[in-house]
This record gives sequence, structure tokens and C-alpha cells, in this order.
Amino acid sequence: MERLPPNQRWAEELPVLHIDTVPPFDGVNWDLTVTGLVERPLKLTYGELLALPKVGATMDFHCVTGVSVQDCLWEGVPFGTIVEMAGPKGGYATFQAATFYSTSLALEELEGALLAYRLDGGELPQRHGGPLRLIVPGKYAYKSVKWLARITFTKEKEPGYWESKGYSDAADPWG
Ligand SMILES: Nc1nc2c(c(=O)[nH]1)N[C@H]1C(S)=C(S)[C@@H](COP(=O)(O)O)O[C@H]1N2
Ligand SMILES: [Mo]
Repeated sequence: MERLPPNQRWAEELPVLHIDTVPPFDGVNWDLTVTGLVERPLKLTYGELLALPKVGATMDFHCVTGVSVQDCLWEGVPFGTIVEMAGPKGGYATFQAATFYSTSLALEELEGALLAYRLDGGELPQRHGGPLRLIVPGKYAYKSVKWLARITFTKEKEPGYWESKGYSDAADPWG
């Protein structure tokens, strides 16, 4: 398998791409809500999130418009930590931004996924989704919800913003 997926080109810098508006963030009035089919619903403040064990992962970025970027270093909380804390009873998770933007994934697709709050050694810039975004290895970046605010575990898959407009739900750049 080629490192660069078909119809992609390498760019030096991450693009700034979103169809919604950057929501305000003051570090205080913010939380991540984890809800739906779970044993233990959660509400994590920014401070509580930063206090969880942190991991880093270097990954290539692929936007479906053709832009790819090598070796982005994301750091944050493994999605698996949230799974352990919340105890989901459904097989899917919907990731909702603080805006109208959302996506949905099966739990098996979320292996290695990160809730990222750092990028390339610095705080995750707001234009790239700060304070918190989802990162999903091996998927087009439309699965990587910026300004993540809510995770809802569900029994059925809820189509996300682009998926409901006809983009592939698998979001496989090599698919
Ligand atoms: N909230 C939100 N997240 C989003 C999007 C968006 O429009 N809104 N666009 C997605 C798409 S299509 C891409 S390519 C990436 C772009 O991330 P970047 O701006 O950090 O490069 O964000 C993803 N996450
Ligand atoms: Mo994209």
C-alpha cells in the first residue's frame, strides 16, 4: 500500500478547513460531555481532561479534497480511556462539535483514536480544533471533528454531517 493514497498530494502545512465557525474558548466555560448508552455519564472540565494520562501519535493527515500532510504529531487522551471511564453499552459513538458539525463511528473503527489537545509540540490552535478534536487513524479527516464537545454512545449509527450528504461512511482514503 502506498503511503500517499490515490488522488492525494502532499502539502507542507495542515490546511485550515471547516464549514462552521470557530467557537469561543476561554478555558473555563468548557466541558466534554459523554452521554447516551453508557453506564457512567461524564462531564469533564478542561482541567480534568488534561489530568488524564496523555499519549502521542504521529500520523499522516488526509483531507478528501486531496490535501495530505505527513507526520502530524497529535497528543491527548486515548479514546479508549473514555470508553473505560464511561462503560458504553452501544456499539457506536457520535462525536458532536460545539457547532452543528458531527460524525459517527463504530467502536471497532476507533482503535488508536485520540482526543487531541496538542499538535506538533504546542497547544492545539483553535483554528485546528482547539481546545479538543477527534483524531482517527487511517480515515479521511472529515471524521476528525474539531471543537469536540459531546460524545454520545448509541446502538445504531447516526450519520454525520458529510456522511449524510453522501460522503463515504467508511472514509477510507485507500478504499
Ligand atoms: N467542527 C468541524 N470539524 C471538522 C470540519 C468542519 O467543517 N467542522 N471539517 C473536517 C475536515 S473535512 C477536515 S479536512 C479537517 C480539517 O482540519 P484542519 O483545519 O485542522 O486542517 O477538519 C475536519 N473536522
Ligand atoms: Mo476535509
